[in-house]
Amino acid sequence: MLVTGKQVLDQANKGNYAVGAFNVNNMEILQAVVAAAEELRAPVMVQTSEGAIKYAGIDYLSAMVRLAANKATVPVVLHLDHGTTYETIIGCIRNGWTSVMFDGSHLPLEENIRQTNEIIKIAHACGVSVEAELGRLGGIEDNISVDEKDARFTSPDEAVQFVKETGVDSLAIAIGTAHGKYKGEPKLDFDRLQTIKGLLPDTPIVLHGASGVPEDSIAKATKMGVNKINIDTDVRVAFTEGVKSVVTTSDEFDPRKICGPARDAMKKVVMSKIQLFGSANKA
Ligand code: TD3
Ligand code: ZN
Repeated sequence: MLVTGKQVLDQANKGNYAVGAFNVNNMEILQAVVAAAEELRAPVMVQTSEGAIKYAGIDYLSAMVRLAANKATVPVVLHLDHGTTYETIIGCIRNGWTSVMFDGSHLPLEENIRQTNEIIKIAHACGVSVEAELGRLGGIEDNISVDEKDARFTSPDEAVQFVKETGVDSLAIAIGTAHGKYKGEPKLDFDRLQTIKGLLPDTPIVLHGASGVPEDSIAKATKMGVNKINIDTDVRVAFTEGVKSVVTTSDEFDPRKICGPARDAMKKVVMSKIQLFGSANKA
């Protein structure tokens, strides 16, 4: 069934686990994600980036995900990932998304608060949940100075002010992860996570850029109060490896025989993430 982000994330916060949020942009990825969640009886978030909407079309994604969610016997959220424009966010609300992220992380704090509040006013009036981001993700360099590190990572004081002045439903924080493939092994700032969660026990915390983060770090972050974990790259890699396993070893030209193994490979990856996040059997 289709539910809001707030419904699954408040549950996750109470139950001390994380819900997997997987990026989708075509039918096979969507089917892999929902089949994995069904098999493990897990709530799940299906998220679309602005790029995915451009690629597939807002009407196609809306129709496909809502069909999958309505057929599913587990809670499914249709979420906008990294919404940056008013137009995209309103478009998603009008097309049945049940959760939207407004990413104002590049803005000065006061402006991020102001613009997030504008989105929240509209989204909440429509029964749609809102995720915001504070601090900036990115490739963290080995030789970065502490000052620079602090400037990029989420400040606990600012997080408290942000939540107090917006009432946002969930908050994405920067504690050392980065989007895409990692060059070295990511090291998470668990002290920072613990401080932020201690100050904001009722706010579900979101971790972006979780592909490639060691399993023990993910498990630790989940125990410390991360309630939504974003995965894109690991599913993309599974898709591509699945396709390659057919096209590099045969003359196959039936799209079903090329995309089918890719779909199976993605489902396996999603299932292992759900198990790691502790959301299996929480539906
Ligand atoms: O917001 N996302 C997905 C879009 C990032 C482009 O890959 C994430 O936080 C997931 O990041 P990752 O590192 O798993 O791709
Ligand atoms: Zn992200």
